[in-house]
Amino acid sequence: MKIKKFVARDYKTAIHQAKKEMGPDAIILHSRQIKKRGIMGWFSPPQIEITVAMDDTLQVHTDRKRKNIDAAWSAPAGNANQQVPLPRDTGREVELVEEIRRMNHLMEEMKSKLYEVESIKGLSQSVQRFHQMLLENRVKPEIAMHIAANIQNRLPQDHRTELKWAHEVCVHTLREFVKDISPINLYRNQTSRLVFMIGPTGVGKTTTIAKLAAKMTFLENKRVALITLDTYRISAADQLRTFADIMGIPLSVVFSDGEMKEALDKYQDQDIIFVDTAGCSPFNKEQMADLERFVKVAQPDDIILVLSVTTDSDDLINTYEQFKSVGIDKIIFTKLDETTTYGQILNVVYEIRKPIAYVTTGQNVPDDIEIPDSTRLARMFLGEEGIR
Ligand SMILES: Nc1nc2c(ncn2[C@@H]2O[C@H](COP(=O)(O)OP(=O)(O)OP(=O)(O)O)[C@@H](O)[C@H]2O)c(=O)[nH]1
Ligand SMILES: [Mg+2]
Repeated sequence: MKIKKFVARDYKTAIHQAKKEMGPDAIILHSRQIKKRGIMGWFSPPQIEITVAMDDTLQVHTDRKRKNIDAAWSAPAGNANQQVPLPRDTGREVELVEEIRRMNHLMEEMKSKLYEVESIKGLSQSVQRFHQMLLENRVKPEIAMHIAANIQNRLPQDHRTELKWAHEVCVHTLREFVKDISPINLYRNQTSRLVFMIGPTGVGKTTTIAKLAAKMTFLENKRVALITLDTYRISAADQLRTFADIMGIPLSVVFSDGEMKEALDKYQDQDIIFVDTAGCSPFNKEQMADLERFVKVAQPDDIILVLSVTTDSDDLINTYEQFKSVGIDKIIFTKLDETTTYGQILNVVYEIRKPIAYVTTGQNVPDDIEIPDSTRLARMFLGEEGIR
């Protein structure tokens, strides 16, 4: 196989040169825009470089294939960095290009693995052990490595091999990442603190509101009111109404901006108003627009994103990214009782840097909710503690 680069002032000329020299069966592996080297490059326009391959053993193409190849050759320059779309059925050439791409990807992966192995080798045995524990508890490799390096640097020189020291420094380091714990604060003399609970479907928004409303009503003697915007499904409002009836607290079902204002007026003497929202796919533009509009009208004091730890870390971070335009103040992690590893919590907080308001640990209203303790969370990330 022959591979050659051609440089010209534009894509068409480069193709022309390549075609002339390599023949019409050659294929474009890559194209990019380049600048001339040295001082001259500053003053001359960018040029196009294409990398072309020609397989000497290539069979003669049928007419149909030739047509496809000609189409590929005459592809518009567009963004010169873009790979030229190759015709679908050029058989071996396509396989070859795919193979090169796969090998590139493999090499990148190997490079990063090698880097990881080298970095781990630099850690003392005791730190390596905690690094491994973090990985086993689903802390992302790059975060686990960052934390391990942090521990290594913090360990006093003469205690590097001692497990007890490493453990202490490890818990201390992990604790720092989750030290921002911020439950709902009802300030003295403040009335109608408005809290929106938002998040994807089925994560536990309504149940969590029921737990908090019950605790505040019966344990803290607060006046609580509920508003639900979940009018997409018939049964949704009923779920909250049942809780509200049992607790004897008022509930308004709100369909419009006007009704929202009325409800807020009605509850202005309550200590706290929880707003339950419909489980919303962040990809559903209409639902997101509704949510953003209600937030704008109501101007809540807290917008809490509810996330279930049964979801994969990357999806949780993705969910946060999709919801963040609404404005998120805090996170509640739910369903801790449904998993045995808690690294997801660290991964999310590490990435998005928002305080944790509560964690929930079961379906029981109102018992299964707590304000987390950062030392306990740190131990959970190491698999040393569960939720009970
Ligand atoms: N195991 C467990 N289940 C929970 C927890 N919190 C809520 N659930 C359950 O999760 C299910 C969904 O809870 P909901 O409160 O209806 O969730 P939601 O976010 O309001 O759901 P949508 O309104 O449909 O978006 C119910 O069966 C709850 O009992 C928890 O901490 N642990
Ligand atoms: Mg709900």
